[in-house]
Amino acid sequence: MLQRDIVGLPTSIYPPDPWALVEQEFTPRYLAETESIFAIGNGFIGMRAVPEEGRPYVERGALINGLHEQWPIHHPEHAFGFAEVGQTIIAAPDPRRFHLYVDDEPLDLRHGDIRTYVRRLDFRTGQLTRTIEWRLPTGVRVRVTSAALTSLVQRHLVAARYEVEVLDGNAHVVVSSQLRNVQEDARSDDGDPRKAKGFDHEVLVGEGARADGRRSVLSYRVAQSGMTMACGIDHLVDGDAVVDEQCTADASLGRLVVTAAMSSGQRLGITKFAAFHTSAVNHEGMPTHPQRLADRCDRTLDRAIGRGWEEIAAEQEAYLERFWDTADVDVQGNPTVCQAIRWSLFQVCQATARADSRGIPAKGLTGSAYEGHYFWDAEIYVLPFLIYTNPLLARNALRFRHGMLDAARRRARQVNQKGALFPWRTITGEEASAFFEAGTAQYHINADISHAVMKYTQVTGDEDFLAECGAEMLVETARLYADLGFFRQGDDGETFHIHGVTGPDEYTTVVDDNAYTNLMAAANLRDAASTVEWLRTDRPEDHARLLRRTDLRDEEVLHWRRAAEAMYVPYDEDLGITPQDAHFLDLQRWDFEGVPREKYPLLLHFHPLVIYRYQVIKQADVVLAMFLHDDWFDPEHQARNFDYYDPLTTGDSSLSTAIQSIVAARIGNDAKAIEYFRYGVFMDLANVAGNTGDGVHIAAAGGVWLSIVHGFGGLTDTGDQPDFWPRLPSSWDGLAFNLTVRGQLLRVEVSRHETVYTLRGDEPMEICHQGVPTVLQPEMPTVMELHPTLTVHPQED
Ligand code: IFM
Repeated sequence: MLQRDIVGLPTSIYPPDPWALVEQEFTPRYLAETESIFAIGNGFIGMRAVPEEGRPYVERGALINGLHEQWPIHHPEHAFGFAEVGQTIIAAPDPRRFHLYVDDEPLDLRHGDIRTYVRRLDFRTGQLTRTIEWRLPTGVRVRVTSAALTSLVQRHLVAARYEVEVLDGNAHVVVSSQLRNVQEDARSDDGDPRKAKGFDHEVLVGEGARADGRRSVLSYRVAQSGMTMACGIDHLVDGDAVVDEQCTADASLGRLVVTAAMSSGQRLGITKFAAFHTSAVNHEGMPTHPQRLADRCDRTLDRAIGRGWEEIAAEQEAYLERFWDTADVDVQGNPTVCQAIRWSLFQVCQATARADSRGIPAKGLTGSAYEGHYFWDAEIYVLPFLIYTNPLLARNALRFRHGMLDAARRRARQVNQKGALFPWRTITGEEASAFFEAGTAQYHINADISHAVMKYTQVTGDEDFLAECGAEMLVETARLYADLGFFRQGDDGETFHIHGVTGPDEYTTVVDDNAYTNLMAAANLRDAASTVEWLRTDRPEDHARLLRRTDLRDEEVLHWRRAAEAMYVPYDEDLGITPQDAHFLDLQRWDFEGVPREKYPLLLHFHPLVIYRYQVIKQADVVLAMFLHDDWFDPEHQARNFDYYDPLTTGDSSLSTAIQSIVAARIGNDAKAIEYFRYGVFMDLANVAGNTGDGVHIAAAGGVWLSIVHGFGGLTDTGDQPDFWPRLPSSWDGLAFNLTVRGQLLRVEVSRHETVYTLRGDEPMEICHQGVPTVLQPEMPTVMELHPTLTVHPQED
């Protein structure tokens, strides 16, 4: 039962528009939230939607994926193996600034007489645009139009336009286009553990600044992490009233100041290109010299100046056309929901498109909360979308994890285990979680990553990836579980147990036999064993390489099979449910009636020990296991589990709603399915979790796609072929989505009484529709009847 409300209807703020989010008035009240939800990014660079004029703001600067500061974690009571080095994403210089002065009056949205204001984040052009009309006290009126994009194609590039038009009167206009180091904006520490740390030392240490023509380039070293970075801006100026231009640069600011004497009807336009380059996140030895990064900025800027705004904007649009071709979800009959779905998918696109060899942070690059860290959110909530819509990006994300394997091996040694233990949260690959109970103890992260490896391979058929990288990850993660658990002999034979771990639910920590962890670990052990056996018989060279890399012995594989076979999963005969862990049912039930709504999320109001003493759940745990592997539970068992855990689930984590929605849909609990879906799809647009201002919940955005495809689309993919059990909410006229399976595009269109499957490709594809096997032929739509009882009838949506 989610302890949240959807506050206000988002439609009252953002009018329905199928392909854009539009803000029609400047609302200082929602400053933090709109900075997040209108943010632009490409997975490498991200920028919150702060006004171009620099104020007002809550958090500003650019965020570069992986650009971080380090700091020693001081544990007042230290113990062996605790994480020692903290990692925090930092703000890079802000490239979107244009300060405007008309007759020496600065434009400031808070104080100016703003006659019209429209800001638009367009999901098809990938641009954030704004048009305002400003009337000065002298009566002079100017129109200011701006646009910005973070190139989804050119990883290191930001492009921005700023245009001033004098509508009546004569005016002396000055535009200062800036690249501004914003380190002075220390983050406040209000005690919310989800927010990023502030620093009281100079984080970005200047290493050089130069100005030349209309270009300035600044370079820096990050004080304690040692990372290096450079950024630069260059400009094109158009308009016939320009009287002066000056370009300067120092460690805090690069800028071009353009002065124009303008009369009614005249325009001044400035196009700015900005480039960012950094050293590797985990540089070994010396990081790249800042001068070399500055040279790279020059090359990025030279190319952009040569191509101009129009060409770069067209390239962005073409990228998004391809994106929507494979990723779009269309809900007919509910424009508000359709808009929110597309906004969510656009967010995932912005968080992943050019992450390349870096991870996918929990907030993407829309805010510094969670310190810019990578969690399991990527593998369980975001990767399924990428696997089915853009497998190359999924492969990049998994290769990035593979690159962390050595650090994970070291971490396993630090916690006295064999194999590899991936960090619960990190930027560099080293564990950065200081709170081990809800951090390092989440050993399920290994199995989550292995699950993503297997899903990627199964859906794409990319066996090379499995042989070259995946197998090594499976072996080392399986090794850890084999070493972590132990066999116990009983009357019914042997059982394998894993003690002292935390499952996905962070309100119950360091427990024995967490059902989710045990089930996922068993799958990890089995998958590792069968992958090794497959390599041995089918790909001997890859097998030999795997043995060299891992020193694998035959008896280990036998041990994994035995452990998987004997894996203990708790079951309560009286209730007929899966207890979350061995002792969960012994705990007292949380007093939901007695604790008022404003005391949620509990983590901000109760000592962890209080929370740990009760049956109260932060996020789906057993229910998540049922989503990932519905083949492990029969339908009645699923329904009993859901009915038991749902009332205990606070939804204090945004990762819960999608999973609750999907499982509710599968067990036929229509009202819950749509209720949770609504929470998930409006998580940020309606600020359901109350902290959208800290950044967009990327896992929840990925979860929206999961709920559509696996919930209402009814896809289960644990068998040999995709199996669809569509369930259409009664207030929707239809639902359509696309899946890329083994290189072929499958379109699924669900309407009230039928589902149409259309295959774009060369090969027939076998699927199941409501359990009935069917072979789809390329380019020949196959119409299947929909069983009427599967329509979701919401109470309200
Ligand atoms: O990874 C999640 C975790 O499951 C719940 N707390 C927030 C983290 C980042 O989203």
